[in-house]
Amino acid sequence: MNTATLSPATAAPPAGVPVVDVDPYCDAFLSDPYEAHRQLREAGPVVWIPAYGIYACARHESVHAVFNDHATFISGAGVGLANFNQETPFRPKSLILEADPPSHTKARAILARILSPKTVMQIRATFTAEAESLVERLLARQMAGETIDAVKDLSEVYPLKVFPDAVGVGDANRENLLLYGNMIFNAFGPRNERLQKSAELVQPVTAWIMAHCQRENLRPGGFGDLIYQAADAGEITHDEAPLLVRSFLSAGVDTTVNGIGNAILCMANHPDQYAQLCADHSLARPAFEEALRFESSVQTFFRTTSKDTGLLGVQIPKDSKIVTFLAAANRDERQWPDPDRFDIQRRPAGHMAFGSGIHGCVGQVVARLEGEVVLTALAKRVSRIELIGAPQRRLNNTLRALASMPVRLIPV
Ligand code: OVV
Repeated sequence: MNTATLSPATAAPPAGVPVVDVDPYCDAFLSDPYEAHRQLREAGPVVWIPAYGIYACARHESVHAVFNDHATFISGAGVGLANFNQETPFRPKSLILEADPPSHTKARAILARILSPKTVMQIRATFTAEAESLVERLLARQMAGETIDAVKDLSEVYPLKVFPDAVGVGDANRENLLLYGNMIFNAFGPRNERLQKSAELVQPVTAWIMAHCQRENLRPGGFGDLIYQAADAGEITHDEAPLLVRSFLSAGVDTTVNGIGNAILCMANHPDQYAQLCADHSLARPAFEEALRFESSVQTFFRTTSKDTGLLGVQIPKDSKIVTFLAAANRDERQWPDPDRFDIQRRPAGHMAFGSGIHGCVGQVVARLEGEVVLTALAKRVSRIELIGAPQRRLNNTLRALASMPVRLIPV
């Protein structure tokens, strides 16, 4: 047998590590991951998934431990299944996501400054007005007899308006960002049919994405241009600037689209919780946070060990891939009382939906703003969100994504 084609499935399980024989990338797992997540947590703090020859963490304690030891559990060898020490990345590595200190520190500082609480103060009024006007338009369309899809007409539309506006991307062909995000997040998983299909769809879009990383296509003063200003100031080279803009276009849309989509679905499925939000709009932020815990947009990220190490009693050799199940940590009964209950009164501080540690989501203040203002705009004008058809998931190797959610919005 040619060892180059030896599948990881044949890798012998390491001694003393509990084996959990699941395929986290098959349709059944991705359609409803929560029972398998429980199985992974129950087996131990660190387990072995033979189908891919990888270690896995699904408990809150172990996911947190991995994220908070960035020197042992590195990102530079990729945060998906592929080990960049052994294979070439399919695209030039992200300067922030797939990097370790000290280079990560430099990129992070620039993005953190651009996506700061001060920025949120500046964009809040616009983001709020856009959410309110979108909800108003949806109610008018519904009045005119149209059926509203809370995914196609709301959770995809809103981030595609406000975020590229803020980055400084022009209006035309923004749906390309959804195709690109879908492919990027599939690419953190195995090279399965799901990835192949999304890669074929994205082929004509890649040139558009790369063009919109260039300064001449970015509005002066937008987030994208601010990256180039950091290059002007000598913080990064001008060669690095487009790659850092690419991170906005990769990570900034599909994540919030699905964060908002999942939150609306939670509200539709839990009318008692939505009623509480309608009675007290200050619950919008905690409600969005609880939705992130309950249905985490990003389900998994990987790390790679930089040395032989021990993790909660399990020995892991150098250059091993470890998958962390953020979504499983967020429903760990060791961490959360009654974790499978969606409860907007919960204050789920410490959830893993944005990760944790030096790689914790750098855009989280903007993501939270989007979630908050959309939920507030709904609560102001809509007293009930009724599902009028079964919501459809869009299976993705990494994202908990939605394809469609037909709804009736009952006006206040
Ligand atoms: C968090 C995230 C997801 C996808 C892509 C990137 C970051 C990036 O930096 O390109």
